[in-house]
Amino acid sequence: MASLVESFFSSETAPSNLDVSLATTREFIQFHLKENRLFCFITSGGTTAPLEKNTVRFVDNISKGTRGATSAEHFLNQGYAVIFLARRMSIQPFTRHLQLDEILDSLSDGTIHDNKVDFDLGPKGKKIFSMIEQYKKVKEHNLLLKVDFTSISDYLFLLRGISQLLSKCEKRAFFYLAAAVSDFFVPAAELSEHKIQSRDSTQLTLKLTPTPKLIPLLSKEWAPLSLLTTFKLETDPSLLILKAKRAFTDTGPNHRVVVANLLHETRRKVVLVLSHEKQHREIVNSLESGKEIEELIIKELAQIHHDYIAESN
Ligand code: PAZ
Repeated sequence: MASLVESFFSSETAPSNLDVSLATTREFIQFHLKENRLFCFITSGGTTAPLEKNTVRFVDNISKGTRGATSAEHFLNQGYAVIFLARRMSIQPFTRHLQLDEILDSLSDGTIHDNKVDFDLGPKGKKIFSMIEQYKKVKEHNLLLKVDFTSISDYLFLLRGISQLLSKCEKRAFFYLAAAVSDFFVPAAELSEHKIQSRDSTQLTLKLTPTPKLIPLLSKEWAPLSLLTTFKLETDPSLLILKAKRAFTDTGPNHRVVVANLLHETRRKVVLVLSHEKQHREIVNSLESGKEIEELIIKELAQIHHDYIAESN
């Protein structure tokens, strides 16, 4: 397995933002280690599997980044310094509350005088202002670092680099890997250089290679003391828990939680499958609660992280 991973990294191309992103991440970690903070490393959104080197077409998945972006805000609320590795142009913490068409509507309903517009954001206004308050604090204390990726190989290079940097935070680092990662991709050596031409054939047959499994290596070698939470998305309810439990195969004792969810109820229900408990914990959010399900998930996970830190080594 390790050799498959090594050959992946030696044959694929590193993303152009790798060096800068790792340098910024190193500084961010050093800064918050001095402040004695806890760290949360969130991955969010879907990775693409390009079909061409000069990419016009790619295989994608359904992840929009809502889980990751929403969770980032809740981890920040719990006092964590957050490293947010997300798909470029996916849903982002804080800006997700601002619907540009709603703002434009409010602005156009406002009154203009002296180059200023008085406008009312309506019933959502109160929520937006408290979000802006939270954002101001996050900015002031430099609590959120954003790094972006597009393709599966960008993601894996950044995941490895950031994990290795976070390993020095040991138990203080919490990994929350919510990104939907392509299980298959076209290796760089097999990619067409330019846009695949439709006139060259009547059918396009894709040959995809399984993506090497990096979580065992991450768990055992790259960040062996950090607490690891991974996600499992399924569409068949009869497979969900089975596949979530299987995710613990080959990972170390720091891989404690799999958050399992079904495609059609990701916003309403998740199951926390725990490596050290026989019982699963279901988290169900009702529409009437007025809460986001991530608030409930992060409350449980932050407690699991505190218990993990408190355990003797
Ligand atoms: O990003 P999003 O909010 O649209 O979706 C979240 C999710 C379903 C991708 C996430 O909860 C998840 O299950 N991620 C892991 C997917 C996987 O099994 O690879």
